[in-house]
Amino acid sequence: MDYVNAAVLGVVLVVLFLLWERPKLGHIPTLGYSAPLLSYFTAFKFRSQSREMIEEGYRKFPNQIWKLSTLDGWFIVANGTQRVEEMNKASGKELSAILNFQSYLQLDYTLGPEVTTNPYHINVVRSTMTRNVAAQFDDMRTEAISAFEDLIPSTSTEAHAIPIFSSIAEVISRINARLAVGFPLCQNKTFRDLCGRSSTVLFRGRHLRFVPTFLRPIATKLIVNSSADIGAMANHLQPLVADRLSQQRLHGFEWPGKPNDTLMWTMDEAQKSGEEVTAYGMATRLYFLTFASDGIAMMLSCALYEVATRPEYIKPLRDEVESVVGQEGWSKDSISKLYKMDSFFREVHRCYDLNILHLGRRAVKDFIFSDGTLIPAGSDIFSNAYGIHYDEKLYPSAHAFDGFRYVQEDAAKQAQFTKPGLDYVPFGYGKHACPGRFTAAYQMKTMLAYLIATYDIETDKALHPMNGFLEKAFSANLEAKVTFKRRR
Ligand code: HEM
Ligand SMILES: *[C@@H]1O[C@H](CO)[C@@H](O)[C@H](O)[C@H]1NC(C)=O
Ligand SMILES: *[C@@H]1O[C@H](CO)[C@@H](O)[C@H](O)[C@H]1NC(C)=O
Ligand SMILES: *[C@@H]1O[C@H](CO)[C@@H](O)[C@H](O)[C@H]1NC(C)=O
Ligand SMILES: CC(=O)N[C@H]1CO[C@H](CO)[C@@H](O)[C@@H]1O
Repeated sequence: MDYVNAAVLGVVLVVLFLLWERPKLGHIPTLGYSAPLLSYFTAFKFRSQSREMIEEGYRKFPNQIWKLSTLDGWFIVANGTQRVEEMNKASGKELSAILNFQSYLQLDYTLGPEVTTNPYHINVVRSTMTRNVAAQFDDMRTEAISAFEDLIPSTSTEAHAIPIFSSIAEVISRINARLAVGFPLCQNKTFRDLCGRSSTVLFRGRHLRFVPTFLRPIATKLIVNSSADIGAMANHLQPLVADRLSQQRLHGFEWPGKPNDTLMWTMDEAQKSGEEVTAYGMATRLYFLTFASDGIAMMLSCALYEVATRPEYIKPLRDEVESVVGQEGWSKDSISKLYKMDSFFREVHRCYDLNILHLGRRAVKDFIFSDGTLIPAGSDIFSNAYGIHYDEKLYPSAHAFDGFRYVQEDAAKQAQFTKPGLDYVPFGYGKHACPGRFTAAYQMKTMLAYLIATYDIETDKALHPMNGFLEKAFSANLEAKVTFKRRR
């Protein structure tokens, strides 16, 4: 008996079963095949040609809702800006953002069901973390600089080529560790690495959907192994959590010298939500809160690629940094005044969005769009972000990168990089729009400002840091390098 073949056959049967078009979706037009066996081919094509397919769907089904077979099951795609508004207006009891995300990455298994049933970590980001961007600014900037100095030795005026995506990802993991727990724990290399691994690890959770439900707990250990990382992180956090809880028992919720870091805010939010604070529980949330690291690293890598390959941008961006920071120094406020850079990042996010589909929602009950299309309970629906961002009617010369596209004479009128719109959804839109986008934007802008002020930057034009898309999500090109040479 050939166990490998039997296993492959088993997987194929499960996939076929998952892709079997339930009659309830029959009324929605399909891109590609919809018959049981054939839809499998469409799903495979989507792995490598997702961008082309999503764009084709946008052209083929104007203003319509259509569907596509993928290895993650059927994706229903809503074209156009008006659908974005309708999806945002629906309540969480109709279309759920977190249930869509849960099922995509199988978070119930990789992080545990509490993350979805009691998502208090969202409040940590939305309220405390965002309010503290100014308070944490110096720590963030100092950590970023010392991380870059370790990567690009500071004594030398030689040119240094470094792999761009992994280097920035490392810088971000150090920022995350510093802001999560402060000194001395943030200096521990093992802990830092744990703060940078969750994107990679949690993404493996996608494969779990091919495993029968009763085998998923064991498959999670074998395929994802997130509990090993979270357990290791919990061991690091244990003494801090115990110490902070005992301070709280002595002094109540506020005490002199209470730390201002992500761990503390997470402990506070957990208690407000009625959850008992454990080191493992805190590690789970901190691990989840660093999920965006690879996304930030990718966007900053794309920005550096544009700066390095289009010399016309470097002078205006540098002049802006030198003039604003020259007058005001480095702070949250001065970074807010880098309007050209803000436009530049907005364009990076439009052109190199991390996902080609956004506003993922799971229909909790049957949902009916204004055109009468019924989305049956249990199905997953997305907005066609790629179609919107490359729509010539919304963005003239949409396929060209135009870094100063949004710059206005009157800066107050400029569309900010972090401001979602019906025509700009890299951070989602409306009530579930990414609450971490302000934190992420200050980090990215501060790092780019520092890098262009300090170094001359070059790269091989043929090696773009974004490799394209694997299904709906970006994939990084680990070969891409950027050369930094200290300016005189
Ligand atoms: C380049 C950086 C980032 C991008 C492009 C990004 C993008 C997104 C997108 C597209 C969503 C879904 C919005 C929707 O469904 O409408 C989202 C949600 C979310 N993001 Fe981000 N994000 C980034 C950074 C961050 C950071 C740094 C954090 C945390 C520190 C964070 C925390 C969250 C959370 C908690 C949610 C769920 C919000 C909810 O469901 O209400 N993100 N993000
Ligand atoms: C934490 O930051 C907030 C403002 O962002 C500030 O009001 C508070 O005093 C800070 N706490 C400590 C202990 O530094
Ligand atoms: C970092 O933490 C690990 C435990 O994961 C420990 O073994 C190691 O000694 C620590 N390193 C330093 C430099 O403290
Ligand atoms: C999970 O990770 C831990 C720590 O890295 C390792 O010791 C263990 O062997 C891993 N388990 C599997 C099944 O890969
Ligand atoms: C290709 C196409 O017709 N796309 C349409 C999608 O929907 C928006 C309106 O919401 C139209 O403006 C687009 O033309």
